[in-house]
Amino acid sequence: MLFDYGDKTIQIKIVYYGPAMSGKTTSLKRLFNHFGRKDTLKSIESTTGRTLFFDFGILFFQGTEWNIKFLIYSATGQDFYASTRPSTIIGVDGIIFVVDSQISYFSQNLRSWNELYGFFSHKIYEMPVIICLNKWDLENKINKDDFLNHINYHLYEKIDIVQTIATNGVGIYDSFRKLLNFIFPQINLKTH
Ligand SMILES: Nc1nc2c(ncn2[C@@H]2O[C@H](COP(=O)(O)OP(=O)(O)O)[C@@H](O)[C@H]2O)c(=O)[nH]1
Ligand SMILES: [Mg+2]
Repeated sequence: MLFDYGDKTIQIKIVYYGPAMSGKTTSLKRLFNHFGRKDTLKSIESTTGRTLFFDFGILFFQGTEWNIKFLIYSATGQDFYASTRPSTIIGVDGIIFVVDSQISYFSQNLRSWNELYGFFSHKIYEMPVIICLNKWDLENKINKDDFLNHINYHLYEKIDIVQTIATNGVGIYDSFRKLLNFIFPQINLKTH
């Protein structure tokens, strides 16, 4: 979080993290669409040679005294590590972890979560985190409690869980709002 006293702007960095194909880009598109800013979201090809992308966009809200600027990224483990560490990690104010809820992806989700834990170590317990159980529309889903036990959910101080269907927008704004409430308990974005 950065405070620019000249511009009276607070800058907040948020990362959508999770395994490949879990729905991060779809979630971001929905979020930016919600705020009428779909055109400002950019997908960027990584330079690692693999066909990986990360997305980046800015959401700006004007307040009466202070403005808020959200820098929002999405990344899988590979490109988060390769292209944005350590600066992104140091400045991150909150994480939305996008789970692929299909039972067959249980271990991919866990691996991705453990990677994230590896970047922060025990510091992550103080980090605001929202878990999006995405693809909740599909059959054969993971057992929520089983997943939460595997990630030591109870150790996290600012964590919540939302069931999402990114393809039709279910839970997308709600998960973002929940994250903001952890970052800024007093915030009130005058949208919906
Ligand atoms: N059924 C279903 N499919 C989804 C959902 N969210 C994303 N997808 C699909 O999953 C695939 C990967 O999504 P994408 O957003 O590209 O994943 P990313 O790699 O995490 O950015 C795409 O085909 C999406 O249409 C969802 O909630 N339900
Ligand atoms: Mg993507």
